[in-house]
Parts: sequence; structure tokens; C-alpha cells
Amino acid sequence: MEILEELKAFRCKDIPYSRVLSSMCTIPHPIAVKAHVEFINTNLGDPAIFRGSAELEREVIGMIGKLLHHSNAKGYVTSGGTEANVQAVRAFRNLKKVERPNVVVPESAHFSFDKAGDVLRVEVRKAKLDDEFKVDVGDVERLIDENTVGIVGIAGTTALGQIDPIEELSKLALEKDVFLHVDSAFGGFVIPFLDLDVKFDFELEGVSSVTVDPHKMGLATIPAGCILFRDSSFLKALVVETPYLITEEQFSLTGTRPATGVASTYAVMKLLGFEGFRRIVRDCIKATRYLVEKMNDLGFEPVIEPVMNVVCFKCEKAFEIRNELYKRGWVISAIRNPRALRFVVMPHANFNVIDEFIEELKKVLRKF
Ligand code: 0PR
Repeated sequence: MEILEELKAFRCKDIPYSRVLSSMCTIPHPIAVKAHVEFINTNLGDPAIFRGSAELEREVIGMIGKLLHHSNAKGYVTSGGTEANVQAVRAFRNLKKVERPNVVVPESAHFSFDKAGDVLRVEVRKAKLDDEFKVDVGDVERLIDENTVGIVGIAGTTALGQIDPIEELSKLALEKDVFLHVDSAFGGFVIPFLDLDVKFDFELEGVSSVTVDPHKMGLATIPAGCILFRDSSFLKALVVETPYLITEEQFSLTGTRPATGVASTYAVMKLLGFEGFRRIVRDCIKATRYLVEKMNDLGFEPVIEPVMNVVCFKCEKAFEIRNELYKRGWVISAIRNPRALRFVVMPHANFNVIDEFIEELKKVLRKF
């Protein structure tokens, strides 16, 4: 019992989500926690033993595939968006077999692509953004050469929640015969539930793979990311032999891995369904609008009209204000270019949380 008390003392030092307005993660849905516990001692690294868990993973891939217009997509549940992005780049590199491979990503790409470039020895070229902070497709085209194995578009950028012109990137990928990976780690569980007329997933012919993370807006437990490919040729390009196991090959990057995220994703998706997610996304968008109103009242202007539940406000003193808020127990983030305060309005960031935050911010602003 003493040990558990000790653990509790550590855990109490963590900042509660009700004071966090910068995270793409949130309190998981209660059914996700139950599902997670049920699968606590599973290991998908050995699917011959955990064959029920492996079957469930295939179901989940089918369900997420369906959400992204391709119920026959092939993939697996990863440890998160980082592993998913690394695996996409790895598959492209292995399939294209050029000597000095490169990928072209937007300047707004998540830092996981820098990790991918480093571990895979693939050059990561960064394409400029336009004045709406979407990738400039002309610049992507300029950066493509005979060593380019793939290009990347982001559907829900980390900083601003912006959506790149994936339709144009898809055309370009087909024209240049390179693969296109869409990173919708955040947006994958948002965009399908918005009333937005944008195509970003497998319905576009040029899209080869998609990252989408249930542990972000999917309300699943951490770790639960997902990589989906258009067909099994990409998974084959990732395979290594595991000769002493009953299943003789493995395409995941990690070896031993839990099915907890698989089970929690399944549970939330089954329980909520399309309509349930639509409600959650609608509430997050309402709260985002409320935050924008309150920030406008304080004289702050958004960098772009928020596309989803991520919003940044222009602010020269962004880092100083972020640090001062942190001292007072609140977590928001700050971005450099343009200098701005950044917010992710997750389901835990309800109107009450926003009101409390604004009161604290007013006090902080008096100091500046
Ligand atoms: N792709 C995009 C577009 C992302 O925003 C992220 C993470 C990833 C990939 C990588 O996903 P994993 O972190 O699951 O590997 N974006 C979040 C961010 O940088 C990660 C995060 C989440 C950071 C919660 C802090 C935090 O409290 O904001």
C-alpha cells in the first residue's frame, strides 16, 4: 500500500487536463479505459498467441479505413503518429530503392519527419507555405527530383490545424510518380465530422498512406496511433523475418506492443459511432469559437480563422506569457513563426475551463 501511496504522490505532480490548453491528447473516454484494462497484458508482437487481439486489430484497421474512404486499407495500430510517419517514409524508401532518397514535407510538418529522416537516412526537404500557412504546391514540385521517394501533406497541422491542398498534392504525386503520405494524426478524427468540403484521404487516387491517431481526437488511451496504406505492397516493404516465432514475419517497427490501444479505439468507435464523434467535434468547435471571442475581447487576433479546434493568436510576447501562465499552473504553447499563443481545444477544454483561463490570462496581461 505504501508503494501505491508513493506512486500517487508522483502522479499528483502531473498537471490535470483541466489546466492544459496545449495538448492534442485528452482524458480518454470511460469505455476506452475499461477496454484498455481488459487488454492490459496483451502483446501484438506475438500475434500467434494473442490471436483474438490480432483479429481485433484487423477490425479496427477496417473501421478506420472505412472512415477514410477505404475499408480495405492495410496497416496497424502504432505507438502514435511518430511511428506511423516513420513507417510511411520507410515503406516509400524501401519500395523506390533510390541511392540517395529524399522526401518533400511542408515546413509545417511535425518534427517526427526529422526523426524519420535521421533514422532512415532519408533527406527531408521542406517546402514553403503560402500566406494561409498551407504548403505551396509549386514549391513542392520544385523540390521533387529523381531521388524523391515521396511527398507529404498535412491534414491538420500541429501549430495551426490548417489543411494542406491534398487534392493538388495527389495530382502532383500521380504526375511525378512519387508516393503521397497524408499526416492526419490530429485531423483524421476531426475533418470527417466537420461540415467541410475537403478531400484529404484515400478517396484521392494519389494518396498512398495516411496517419491517424486514435489517442488524439479518437479519445482512445495512449498509446494508439495508426498507419494505413492503400494496399499490402507497402506492408510487404516493411517486413522483417521472425524465424523462431509461429508467425514468421513482422511489419511493425516496435516488437513487443500492447493491444490496449486497439481495444480502446474499437470500444470508443463502436460506442460513439459517426454521430457521437460529430457531436464531440461540434462541441470542440463551439468551445474554440468561444475562446476566439474571449481573446478578441482582450485584443488578440487569430493567425488564421480556425479550421478545426486548434487556434493561434498573434502575440509578440507569446513565450513570456506562456512562461508566466505555466508558473501559475496553466499550460498553453507558443509558436515562433509567426510569434503566437497556441491553443488546442480538446474535449476537456469546456466553456468553464476557458472562462477560468481567461481570468488568469487577464491577471498575467497586467504584468506586461
Ligand atoms: N503528426 C502530427 C500532425 C502531430 O501533431 C503529431 C503530434 C504527430 C504527428 C506525432 O504524434 P505522436 O506524438 O503521437 O507520436 N502532435 C502533438 C503536438 O506536438 C503531440 C503532443 C501531444 C504534444 C500532447 C504535447 C502534448 O501534451 O502538439
